[in-house]
Amino acid sequence: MGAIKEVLVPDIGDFKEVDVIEILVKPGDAVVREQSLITLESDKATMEIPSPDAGVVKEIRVKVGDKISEGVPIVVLEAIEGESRQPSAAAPAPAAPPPAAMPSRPAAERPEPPMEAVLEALSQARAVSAPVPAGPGPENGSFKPHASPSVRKFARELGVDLAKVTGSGPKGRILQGDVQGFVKGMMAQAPAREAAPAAAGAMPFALPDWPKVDYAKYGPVEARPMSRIKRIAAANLHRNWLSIPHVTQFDEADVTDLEAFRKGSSGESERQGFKLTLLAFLLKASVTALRQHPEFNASLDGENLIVKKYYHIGVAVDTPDGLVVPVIRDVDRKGVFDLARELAGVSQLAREKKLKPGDMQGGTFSISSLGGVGGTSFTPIINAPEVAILGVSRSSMRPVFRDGQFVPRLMLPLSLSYDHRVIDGAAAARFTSYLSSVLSDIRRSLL
Ligand code: CAO
Repeated sequence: MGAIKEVLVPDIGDFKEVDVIEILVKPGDAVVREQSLITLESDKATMEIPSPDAGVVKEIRVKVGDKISEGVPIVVLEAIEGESRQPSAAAPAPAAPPPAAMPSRPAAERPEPPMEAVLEALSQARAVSAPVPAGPGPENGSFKPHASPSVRKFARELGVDLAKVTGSGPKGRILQGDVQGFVKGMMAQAPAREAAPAAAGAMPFALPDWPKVDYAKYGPVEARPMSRIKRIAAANLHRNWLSIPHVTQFDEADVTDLEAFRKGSSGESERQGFKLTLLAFLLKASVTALRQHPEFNASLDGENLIVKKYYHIGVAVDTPDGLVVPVIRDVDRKGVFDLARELAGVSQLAREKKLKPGDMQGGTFSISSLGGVGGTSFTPIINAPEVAILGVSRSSMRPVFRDGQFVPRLMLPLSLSYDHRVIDGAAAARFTSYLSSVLSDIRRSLL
């Protein structure tokens, strides 16, 4: 049996009371010298604490959320006989990033590089010990994407520029999964790149750098961290916007009769404690249109279009923390009252942050209704891997010329964004036109 020893937090510069954000080992794990044990995060940097020796972890002395400083015990280690107690001398930093290639083994299986984590931690510690202005722009030379040393190493191995990766971890920290997602996204675009004419060169993402501005130079500013929901939504919206050729078809529906029917029926729903809003009818009418136009209820899978025979519709819900899209399942098998009740329920769950990941999966089409807020039209972003999304704006009473005279009608604006790889413009115009006719005579979808 080897010597039992406590591994303490080493000298981490001027940092005190730093948060433990990850425990990277568990009791029973065999660790090699310099393997990272835990990740610490200060306001502006993350650093991994490496093991000074090879050994077997007997006990973990800290937990996520603890605030620790130099000298605090982290783990109890049983040393493996014959291994050196001293870390090796600083290994030279890699001269140049390795070529972009997928690793042959998952990152978790790869041994940590000697001293690299320490060097990285120290360089980050030095970076944060200098005063950092409010706007952390690269302009002042202080910007560094927020990621742990092992994630940086992983990104370097893949040739990924972390500045281009959106982090989904706490405080925007870039996680290994974010780097993997970025690489997957790039690989998915590879066929498109190959298909592009040679003259297009670095298409589609040879974009100029984002403007680097020190906003504080022009007036007072305040840095507000984006909520986790917003950061995740932002990454997905950005991917969808860049990778799907969107076109938006505008139309309008005469919902005068539908509104009269809804108002006439809403007493019953109110007695049951929920509102019978237009959205429940829109769900129903959309399914009628999707049945008629199945390519809108589909997903692209390589060269195949997967047409779904079920109707699970995502509904964009505005919450204080950002946009979420819970999915209402089997809309074709539910009545408007059931749908209205379910909508009220999921909207509330969304706003209370109680939705589970599964509640937001499996959608085949989405509706984004801004009707309760305002506006005349907008261009919603497709919720990939779906191929279309219906945007709905606020209905208004307008003079409509009919049978030789102007008559007041309640008109509902529709904005259908679709994936032009799958859907042609004429098909989209037919879809909204059909949807409009269904909404004008709602009995068609209720039957
Ligand atoms: N035209 C006119 N009035 C409308 C309307 C429309 N198209 N849609 C809803 N309204 C009315 C409702 O009847 C209700 O009126 P009362 O208060 O008089 O009863 C009011 O507007 C508020 O409705 P609501 O928003 O509470 O209910 P809803 O069923 O229409 O929508 C929900 C529910 C969850 C979709 C909505 O609350 C929401 O979050 N919308 C925002 C979605 C969003 O942010 N989309 C943008 C995403 S970017 O693509």
